[in-house]
Amino acid sequence: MWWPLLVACALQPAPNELSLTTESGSFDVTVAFAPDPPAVGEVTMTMTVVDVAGAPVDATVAVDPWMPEHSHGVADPPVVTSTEPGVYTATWVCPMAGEWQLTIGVDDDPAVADVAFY
Ligand SMILES: [Cu+2]
Repeated sequence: MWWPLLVACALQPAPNELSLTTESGSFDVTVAFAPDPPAVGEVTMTMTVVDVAGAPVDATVAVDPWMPEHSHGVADPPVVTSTEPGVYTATWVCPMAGEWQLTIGVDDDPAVADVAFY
């Protein structure tokens, strides 16, 4: 009787794919990490941004990593590029393992996620 549950779980998104909504409620952001789960070293975040109607959003997207435990960010701010409408990629180097607070700004409208890096 457990098989249907196992099959359903297998179809879920990867554990570290995040679904976020910006503070104003205007945008939904889905974030996938590579590597997954995210690890110390070079990290690539692929962010899909849609509006309330589900349409891809053309915006200025920024990523600001912050480590609250030690009150520091990263040496080189992530550079965000857009590969297709509504899809943004940021690559940066995570210097240390632990809990990071990732603020993703969509035209200055932030979505914040706490993410563990190993
Ligand atoms: Cu630190």
